[in-house]
Amino acid sequence: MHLSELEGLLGKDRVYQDPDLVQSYSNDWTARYIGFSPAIIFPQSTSDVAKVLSWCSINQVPVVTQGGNTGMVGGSVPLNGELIISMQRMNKLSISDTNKSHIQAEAGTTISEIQKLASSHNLVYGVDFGARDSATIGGTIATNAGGLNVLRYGTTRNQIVSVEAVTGAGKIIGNLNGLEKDNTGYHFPSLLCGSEGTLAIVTQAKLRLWPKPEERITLLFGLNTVQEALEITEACITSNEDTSACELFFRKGVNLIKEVFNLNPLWEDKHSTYLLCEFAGPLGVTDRLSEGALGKILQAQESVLVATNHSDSQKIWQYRELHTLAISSKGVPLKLDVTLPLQNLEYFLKEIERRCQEINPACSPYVFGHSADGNLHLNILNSEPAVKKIEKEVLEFVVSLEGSISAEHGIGRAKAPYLHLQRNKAEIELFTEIKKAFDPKTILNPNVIISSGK
Ligand code: FAD
Ligand code: 2HG
Ligand code: ZN
Repeated sequence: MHLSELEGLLGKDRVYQDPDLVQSYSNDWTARYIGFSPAIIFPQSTSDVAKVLSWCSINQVPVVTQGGNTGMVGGSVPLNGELIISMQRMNKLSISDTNKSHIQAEAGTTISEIQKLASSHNLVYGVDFGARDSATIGGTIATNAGGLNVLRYGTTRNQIVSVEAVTGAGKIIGNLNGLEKDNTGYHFPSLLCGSEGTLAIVTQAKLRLWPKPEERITLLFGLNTVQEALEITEACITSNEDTSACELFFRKGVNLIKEVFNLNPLWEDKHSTYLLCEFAGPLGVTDRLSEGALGKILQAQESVLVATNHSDSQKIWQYRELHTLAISSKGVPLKLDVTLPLQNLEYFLKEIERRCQEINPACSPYVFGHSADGNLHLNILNSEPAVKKIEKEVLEFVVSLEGSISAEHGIGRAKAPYLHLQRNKAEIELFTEIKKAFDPKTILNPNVIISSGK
């Protein structure tokens, strides 16, 4: 590989071979995926990306694209010595000139930067989650990230108006016209969203913003059964249009968070199950809580914490958001991110620990997630040496319950061997043909989504 040619094309300040620097971008943050690479490239414009990819395509040099490297399925890690293309330096951001409810962002802009600019214009960006300070708009488009407010605003796909990208052959495609209506053939924003960097590198996007809620209230329920949590979740979904989040977690996770972050107990630990619900909307959110099916259920609840300002709300949210960090502080978990139809979620939760521990009695599953979307995160500590067996058991169980083996984190390299559980032969063949059309030399994120067994 003649990296000096790339330096010649882009300039020396965009191609780095320093081993320590390169290594610091070569692993994922959970430490499950450890990679290696000869160099890291920092493009600063769409034309830089086009130059890199056409050079890599001609020279058959594989690459992995990286945003904030917060992905959970090993998609941004150079496991086979690929070049790393980091989008971090492409981070220009502005409110659109043509539509004040759109934002234009380069791929490396972080979610929290987008949220800040939106907020200063009395608007909000619809996608939010714990990794907001590092995860980028390019990475979230590539994974179709979901997060905490999917019930209200949809996943990332629902936020995109226009996308610009560069294919594996180095061709610039898409546009930033920001037109809400543009039925001119195949819709690249939809196709690229969720393609996990296998078809093209996203360089810029125009994104939809939403009116900022005038009032917000966060409730934390201490409960004793999953059934109660699901009843409240369903009442939130069906009878209160202010509902913006319903998050489910359990005593085991809260105990770990308390220990790792030295937080106070909730109701002296007497509850097994917790449900965090957030409501946001035009003035009157609190009053509307007493209406309809949800109003009736709320009257009967004994253990409820209520937060009506940001700081109190943050105190409640930390019991949910700190799960990932608390678990990682104890080891490298097997992470599975699944969706279940709501009616099967209780059965899944009843069975899952037993099924995992039948394979490895020492393993320790933690479960938490976005109950409004039927999306559970299963983090299993001490699953070695039976990781693969446990993974297969859980994913097959999910499919038998008509769920999905990936809810919001994508397939990446982690789930590629299991894609056939969810997608039939004709679909996977079509995926391969689509990949070939965008990336004829197979240089973009090899083995992500579709595994060649390497
Ligand atoms: P990376 O991790 O760098 O990359 C992810 C994938 O996108 C890789 O395949 C990569 O090659 C590709 N990619 C990156 N940039 C581009 C680009 N410009 N063009 C094309 N492909 C690209 N995810 C959720 O969905 N919901 C959550 O609630 C959530 N919570 C999280 C909480 C924590 C604490 C952490 C650490 C992660 C969480 N995640 C969540 C996972 C992760 O943040 C998302 O998957 C996010 O979308 C990744 O963004 P990133 O910029 O870090 O991408
Ligand atoms: C969340 O919802 C994230 O907190 C992370 O999607 C899930 O750590 C995980 O497994
Ligand atoms: Zn999540």
